[in-house]
Amino acid sequence: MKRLAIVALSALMSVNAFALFSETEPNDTRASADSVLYGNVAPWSDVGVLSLTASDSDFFKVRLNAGDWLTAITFPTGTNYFAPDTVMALFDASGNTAIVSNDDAGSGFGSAIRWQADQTGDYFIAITGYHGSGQSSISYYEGATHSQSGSYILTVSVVPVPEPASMLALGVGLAGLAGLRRRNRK
Ligand SMILES: [Ca+2]
Ligand SMILES: [Ca+2]
Repeated sequence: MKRLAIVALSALMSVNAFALFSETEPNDTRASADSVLYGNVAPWSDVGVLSLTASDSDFFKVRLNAGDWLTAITFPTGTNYFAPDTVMALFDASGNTAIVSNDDAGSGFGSAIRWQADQTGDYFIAITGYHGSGQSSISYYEGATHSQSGSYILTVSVVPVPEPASMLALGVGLAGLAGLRRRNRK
């Protein structure tokens, strides 16, 4: 039974959890994006307490493998999650149209995006203050003009799709456990 507990514990510990991440200004464009989340190995999740000032945008660079599920959510810390009113989008390294963008799917005026990577590469999470329409254009984030300011919490998680090989290993492991249980019963 102790061995089972160790197996379960090491499975838990293979999920990488990190201390609070922070931002380094300026990070207002893809070229100056914070790489504080870059290089994490999926599955991972992290959380940061960040801030927007007038006309500020925050970019974070992440590496995704094909099949990875990315989830990013902002929580404005102002009254009832209403300030700052964030808008968030995901860009690849060269496209000027967002892969996915969102204004208010989070709590209050917070934003939320969820997307499965169709190819391996570098991606950029862009966050800025609400200032009308055009939220899928890179110009909405790079060179933004807005009056939103205040602290917000950003959570990011990346979960890989299980590979056939690891599913096979899991199957073998489960079969082994079943065998062990049968033997113990005798
Ligand atoms: Ca910034
Ligand atoms: Ca919003």
